Amino acid sequence: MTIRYSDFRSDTVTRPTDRMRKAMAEAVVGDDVLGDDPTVLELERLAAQTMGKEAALFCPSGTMANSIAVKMWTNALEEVIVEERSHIYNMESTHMTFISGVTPRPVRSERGAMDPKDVAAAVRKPNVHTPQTTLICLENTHNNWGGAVIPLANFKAMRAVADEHGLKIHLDGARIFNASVASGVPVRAFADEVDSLQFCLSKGLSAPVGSVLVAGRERIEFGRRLRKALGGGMRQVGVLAAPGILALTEMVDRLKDDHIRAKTLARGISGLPGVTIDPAAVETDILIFGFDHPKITVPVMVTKMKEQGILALAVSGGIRMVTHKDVGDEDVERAIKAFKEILG
Ligand code: TLP
Repeated sequence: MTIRYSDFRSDTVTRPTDRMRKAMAEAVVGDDVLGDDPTVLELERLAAQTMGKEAALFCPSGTMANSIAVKMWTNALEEVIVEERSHIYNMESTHMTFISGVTPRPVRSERGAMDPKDVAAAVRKPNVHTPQTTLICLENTHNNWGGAVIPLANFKAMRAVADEHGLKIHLDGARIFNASVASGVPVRAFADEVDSLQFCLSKGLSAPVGSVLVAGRERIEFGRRLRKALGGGMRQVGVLAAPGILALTEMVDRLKDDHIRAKTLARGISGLPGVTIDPAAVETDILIFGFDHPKITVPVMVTKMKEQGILALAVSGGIRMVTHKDVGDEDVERAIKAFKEILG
């Protein structure tokens, strides 16, 4: 008998909608390296317009979009300020050093929001020993802080520090639409405070592939050369841009349902033996909770859940679960039931 899994490992597991598959089949394509795939051009136009920036670049992944962004704003012997739990610093296979030849400088935060004073104190002027700080990287929502929304006021404070010290700001906005839906702040307001940002089409927005990097026209043209150098120039890629357009035009509003389900799940499991979670702190689609049980380790718990048809990820000291289009109310109920059966 095959088990039906409720897959809470990530919002990256979302499958394209039927409308996306149809759009893929019908997409008008060209050669995007030669600059004439009309569907890619339309996605890039729409992305730039949505974010209020001059230009956009369709990239195969969030990691490549972030890599290009760091490379396009920095030179060797420079340093980049990052939040200490950020994805760009911890989970992108060291591209800052590997590709850009710059050092990351981690700064602590409160739920992903760095204190502008700490950031200002971390800025370094170059001398024979030290690198020059040239870039600040932000992340919103913040994955490893359990999908926390970084408030717009914090972005404005970062902008002031950056302007004072002549730094650029790049936003890893993999889930910026989640931040916008949860806070009611338009994505464009966040984008206004940064020099570049990338957002992912392939997470909660459910497109199969892709991220878009947006910035000024001249920087994006340089980014296009970097994308080619990294092997990310793609040809008839309108077949992937077509679902990306639907991700932007049809899939944003429903993110609120994911946020409601994440809270329901958090409430359902809070107070169970071994589980440490504050449902009030769950702002968007990601739950990261502590798990410390006298008889059941985190890996054993994840295996037991899998046996009950619930997929989750073991993370340091706990478990990560993410709600998304392909897990509905019945999956949330099923997960809560499984937790109670295992722990109750
Ligand atoms: N995050 C993935 C894993 O890498 C953990 C996930 O399942 O959440 N920025 C942020 C904030 C991300 O969460 C991710 C992916 C990326 C960048 C990278 O995007 P991709 O996977 O498209 O390279």
